[in-house]
Amino acid sequence: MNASARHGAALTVRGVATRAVLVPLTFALGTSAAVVREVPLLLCDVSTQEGVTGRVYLFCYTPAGARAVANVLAEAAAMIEGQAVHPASLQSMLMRRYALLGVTGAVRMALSALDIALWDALGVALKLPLAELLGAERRPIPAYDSRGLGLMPPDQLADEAAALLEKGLRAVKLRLGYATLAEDLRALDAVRKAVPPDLPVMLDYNQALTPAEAVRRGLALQRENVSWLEEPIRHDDYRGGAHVARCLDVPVQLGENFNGPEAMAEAIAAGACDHVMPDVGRIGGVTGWMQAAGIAAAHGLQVSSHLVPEVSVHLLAATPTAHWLEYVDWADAVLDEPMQIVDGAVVPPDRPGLGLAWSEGKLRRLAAL
Ligand code: SMN
Ligand code: MG
Repeated sequence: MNASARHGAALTVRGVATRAVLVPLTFALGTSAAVVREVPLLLCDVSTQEGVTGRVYLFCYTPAGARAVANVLAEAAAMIEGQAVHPASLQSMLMRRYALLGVTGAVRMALSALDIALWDALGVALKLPLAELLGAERRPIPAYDSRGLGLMPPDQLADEAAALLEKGLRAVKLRLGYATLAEDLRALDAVRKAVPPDLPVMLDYNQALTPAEAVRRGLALQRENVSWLEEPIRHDDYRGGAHVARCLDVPVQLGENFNGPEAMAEAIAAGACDHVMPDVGRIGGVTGWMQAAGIAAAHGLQVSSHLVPEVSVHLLAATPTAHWLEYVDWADAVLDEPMQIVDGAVVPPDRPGLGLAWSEGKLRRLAAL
């Protein structure tokens, strides 16, 4: 093999450029923790000396979150400038470099974004969709509609559920965590009556309950044919989570707050959940996701994703125990080619890498942060 063939994908890190934009949501999202009406998305372009660019966007929760992630990202990219694009090796090195500050929160998100963008660059250089680069076939992943269905009066919930169905997905997620169980049940009933019978409905409490209250509400809700109970209590209370999971038949879902594959392994060891749904921006990017997917598969747990569906769909295709893709349309406001839904599912696009391209025309219409 000659040198150029051996080094067909050889890339060298040059730098990172980021920009943050505020995207207004089509369906505002009232969770028990915060009402989300507009979402700060951080667009990251990682350039290489060879001219290939790796791209990703992250949802940063708040404007300050976007600034913090962008700051760390710039610093981390400078640390690896001139180094070969080997995302897993670079992530190990950067995790050591950030061990004193702590690889959590904005740091974890920045390192995850960098990892994803570097994997994207490899896919672009090798002309392979990320799913295929990871050794997987581009297969359809069933998706549930996670737009809207926040905390709101029952008649509005019914209208919104009906509106969501027009998108063509065949499952929805409802946010709960009203003051009383009776209100939670009324909200679920309103959605149930507005959608076809047996359409899967996931429930998300966003950590609102105590373990005792989670058991009390869960016992009532599980009689109503629900697919899972997500984050019923504080996400890192694994002992409490294990109690809740033991008492209920409905699967307990956890994952959007797993800080790296280690956190997921701990939650599973504690018996705190029945399903997992890591966020690619917190689990450690593509590198962290694939480790987490291996851990989940070894335990026979089904894996869904949290937000960032354009990235997650590639990863779920490469996840042995893939379950549901969480669908939101937030990035449609920045992308040239928004994600396509076919038969209630999403297939990873047949474009190199993640297949993300920013629409400069759309971006001009958004508020920059
Ligand atoms: C969620 C939380 C915060 C922002 C958006 C969405 C939610 C989910 O917990 O699982 O989608
Ligand atoms: Mg959630």
